[in-house]
Amino acid sequence: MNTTQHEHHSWAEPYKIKMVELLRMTTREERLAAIREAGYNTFLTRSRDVYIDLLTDSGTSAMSDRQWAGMMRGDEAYSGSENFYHLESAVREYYGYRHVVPTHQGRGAENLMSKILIREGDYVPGNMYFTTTRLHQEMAGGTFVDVIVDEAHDPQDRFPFKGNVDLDKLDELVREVGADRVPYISLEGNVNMAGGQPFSMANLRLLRGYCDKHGIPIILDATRTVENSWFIREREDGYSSTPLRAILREICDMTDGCTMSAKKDALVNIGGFFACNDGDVFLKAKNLAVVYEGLHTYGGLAGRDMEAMAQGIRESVTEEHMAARIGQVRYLGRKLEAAGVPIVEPIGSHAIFIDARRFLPHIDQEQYPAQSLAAELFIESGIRSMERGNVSAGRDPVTGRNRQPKLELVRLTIPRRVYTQAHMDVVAEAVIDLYRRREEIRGLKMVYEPEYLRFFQARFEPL
Ligand code: P61
Repeated sequence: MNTTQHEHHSWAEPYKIKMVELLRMTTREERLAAIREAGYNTFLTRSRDVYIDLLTDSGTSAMSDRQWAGMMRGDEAYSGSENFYHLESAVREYYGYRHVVPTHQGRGAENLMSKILIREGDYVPGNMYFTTTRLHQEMAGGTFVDVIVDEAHDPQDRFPFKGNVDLDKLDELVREVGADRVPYISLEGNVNMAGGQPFSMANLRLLRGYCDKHGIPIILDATRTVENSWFIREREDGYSSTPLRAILREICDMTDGCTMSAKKDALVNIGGFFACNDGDVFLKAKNLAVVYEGLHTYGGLAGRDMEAMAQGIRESVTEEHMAARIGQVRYLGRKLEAAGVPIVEPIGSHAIFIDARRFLPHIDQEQYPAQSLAAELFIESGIRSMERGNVSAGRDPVTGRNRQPKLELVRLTIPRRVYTQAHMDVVAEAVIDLYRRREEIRGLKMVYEPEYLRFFQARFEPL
């Protein structure tokens, strides 16, 4: 696939910069004061105190001039906005589902889907949990069951499709509780919590066969499925010359519906959707949307947001965009690998995940090594990252204990089209410096723990 101008092996940004946002540098003292104020939680720091913001790739993309032009064409009618129809046709064209309900963001779609499909006492299998997805499943009366392959839980395993579903684990669940207690399987593209790891088309085909036999729908979390499509092309037999958009369609065509946070792949600052093929499910989603989101032709968004999303979807499946996206993440990852910094392998699509267990082996998991590493990186450099470990995983609702996941990670998440290669160099240097003085880093204790999605608002103190 020709994704560069002259068949070079290196990647370059397929755009030039028209407007810039100035960054603010701070002193170590200022950052120390800021992180104390934030209870050692990067989610609670202020953006103005951040130098390079790798907290998330969610809603942090730079929009294109075409997307901004689309914003000016917002049809802000309460119902039947023209922009809704543009969005609907983009979703139909690229994702292939018949019915679309816009939502304010991904979790809005998860709420609708969970309320429609899950009954009290159901079990929802999935290829690893995602925080908001699992919470909505639980709040609808379901229990999440992890059916991802074992390789996904080992940061050093280089299996190319760590997002695959383990069909034996799925079958074990179905035999145990009965297929009628399994309302759907929740299948995430490029599994976020595993390090941005893809499933293969072959695995999805087997899953489809299994689900057809047992009458279980597959609901895709499409948030980063264009990125998953890239890896299928790169790693799976038979796809090396298939266009990304065709791979994306093939994935969606094998599923029954999707939830989408358009703040990732689709290059917008806000927005999402629920999509499906079943007419009855669509009617229910449309109706519930008016309770939680807004009328089904705006779903909590402005017309202009839907226009930007329609255009963002088109740009997201272009070869040159994704080549630069993956290229930039790998560039950073390889620098860290070369310096011996322990990271999740293989390098995923949206972030580099530092393995805090191996980075800080002297800190017990109950003293939140990943949380303290994220805080320390901020103090060191003003780079903002995110904990993805014991804090994020939360407590088991039955035992009340910390779930203590196998993966104890710090995520350096790369926003789309925002930072340059020189920024990646600075990030690598900061992480490597910190790695050299890792023995000095101490653990944390949690001093405030909110009831839901605690990682967002929890507060800590150094031990
Ligand atoms: C992120 F720390 N992700 O990665 P919403 N599915 C998937 C997501 O990655 C996702 C949503 C659904 C975020 C934002 C975020 O624990 C956290 O549009 C695969 O954010 O509602 C969001 O989409 C939800 C960060 C969400 C978190 C939850 O940074």
